Amino acid sequence: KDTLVAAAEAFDLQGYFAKKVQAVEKALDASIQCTTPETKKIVESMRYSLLAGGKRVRPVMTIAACEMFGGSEATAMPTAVAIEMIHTMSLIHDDLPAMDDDDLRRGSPTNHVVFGDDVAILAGDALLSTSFEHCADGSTKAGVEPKVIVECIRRLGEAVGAVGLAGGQVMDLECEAKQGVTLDELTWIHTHKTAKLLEVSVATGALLGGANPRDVKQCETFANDIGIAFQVADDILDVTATSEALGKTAGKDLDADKTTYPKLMGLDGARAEAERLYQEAIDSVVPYGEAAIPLIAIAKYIVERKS
Ligand code: GRG
Repeated sequence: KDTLVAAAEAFDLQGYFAKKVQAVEKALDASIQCTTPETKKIVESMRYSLLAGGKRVRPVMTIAACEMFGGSEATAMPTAVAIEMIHTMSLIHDDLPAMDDDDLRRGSPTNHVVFGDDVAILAGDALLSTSFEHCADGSTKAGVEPKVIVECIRRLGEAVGAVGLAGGQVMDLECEAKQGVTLDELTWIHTHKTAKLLEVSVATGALLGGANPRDVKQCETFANDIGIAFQVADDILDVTATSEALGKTAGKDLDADKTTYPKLMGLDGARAEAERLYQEAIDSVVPYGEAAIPLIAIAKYIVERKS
């Protein structure tokens, strides 16, 4: 394990990401094109958010997992693109006035600010359904076995539904309005709102790379841990950034309304939890040896990021 972690530390993650993201961007651009004048508006709205320069962590993880089991980038790409479409639609809907009511996303006006709430809702719906179409169509053209394609689509569906993004968001809304949110509830929210899509990214990548069910499970554990660790790290950054900005000692934000990991576990407790999740995640992919280096390096980046 130590040797692998050292190799992941020395790994040129920036170079790896730059190369993979370039391929993902090209595939995203090709995935939705306006072919008739009647669809100009909705396609413009879909492309506006899909091509707005996210980090592309999820599609890169799908490709990395596929390659870890000996599969190719081309095999993973349609599913990787489908997952970025789902992620994008979740952000469009999350920014709507009925949800977080945000005017800015990645430094640009949000979809509904540019196209109106009505078109933004429909662009999100269209991205969601196009994701399934794209996964089916692109994977068939890439020569993926039909039963693997069906399993990928089934997993995508599950990750969006009641035990996925949508369910996680509803539970989050319910908890916003109540006091005394427990650690189990907080973890349920993040497992479904955030970790599920990372889990499906890595699990479908593994399946497309030819992994057996036991290996797919290992990948799920890896991604779920990283997803929660991402959220714990986010909460920690919120506290430390806030206290730095205010020139006060860490912990300033602990009694704000929102329930966070530092609020429930203390700042040191939350740091220890992020580290525990990171170690457990790495342990899940250590058995794959050198092939796991890109995933380990991505995990490290997610947990240790400073902003
Ligand atoms: C799924 C039907 C359906 C509706 C959407 C709004 C909603 C339900 C769910 C909320 C999902 C959400 C916004 C989760 C937070 C996920 C998260 C960690 C986003 C930030 O991801 P990054 O950092 O973003 O990968 P970039 O900008 O890099 O893509």
